[in-house]
Amino acid sequence: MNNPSPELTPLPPGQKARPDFPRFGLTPYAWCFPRDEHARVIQLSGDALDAVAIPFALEGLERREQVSDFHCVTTWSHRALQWGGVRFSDFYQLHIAPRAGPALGVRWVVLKGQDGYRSRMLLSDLLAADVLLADTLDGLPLSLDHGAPLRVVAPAHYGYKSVKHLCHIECWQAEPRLAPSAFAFMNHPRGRVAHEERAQWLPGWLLRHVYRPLIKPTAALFANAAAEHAGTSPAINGDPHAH
Ligand SMILES: Nc1nc2c(c(=O)[nH]1)N[C@H]1C(S)=C(S)[C@@H](COP(=O)(O)O)O[C@H]1N2
Ligand SMILES: [Mo]
Repeated sequence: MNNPSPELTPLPPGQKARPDFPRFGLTPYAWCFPRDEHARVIQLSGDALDAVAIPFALEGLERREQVSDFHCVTTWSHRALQWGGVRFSDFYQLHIAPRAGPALGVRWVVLKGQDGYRSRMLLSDLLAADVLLADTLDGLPLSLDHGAPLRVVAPAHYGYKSVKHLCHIECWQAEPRLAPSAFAFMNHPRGRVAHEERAQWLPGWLLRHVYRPLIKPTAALFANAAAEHAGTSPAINGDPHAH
């Protein structure tokens, strides 16, 4: 708990607090769900290591509880979420570094979710102490809405880097060619919230105005798709994180 009273700190530039924590993302993924929400395996590949599937054994790693704010690029932020899991850096040192070898100089990591969503990050950004592989939220196992069975949590980066339903980690020395999940400009290579790196080529402040009107319809779309997937109506299936 290295962030004791986040409500008292100002939000990053262009962000507004949102009281609930909606299921959210790029619209095509609203209807994409993991094949197996209890999957216990992660694929590794890339130009820096041999392709292999490893069990995601968080068991051997020190568990962490962390309170952090979550910032979506579309300008909503949800404050003080309590995530539980392990540091990405601990997982990397135990399970990936021995396979890649430091001499190979991994620079980029592509993270993929079971729903087909993908994002890339610099390894150096992923090794920050506040980047988690989380399997609990507010003390409960991660829900399907928020990334079961395992997700990335990178609080210093926009939410689009925090890949849900994590199933595949690619390690690259060369900059990976990644088919963009959406328009290429939308995916900034680093996406740091403090620097308002919302997207490539366009200033972050400009995109605030472009993205803001999308929040309401996108949140509704994701909620409806989840309700349909669960076979319930959104009125009955309330967001447990609303408060
Ligand atoms: N697998 C997967 N991860 C994803 C997304 C997605 O659609 N699929 N959307 C991203 C975006 S844009 C945001 S803002 C957050 C939303 O996380 P939440 O649904 O838990 O609120 O997940 C990110 N990670
Ligand atoms: Mo987002």
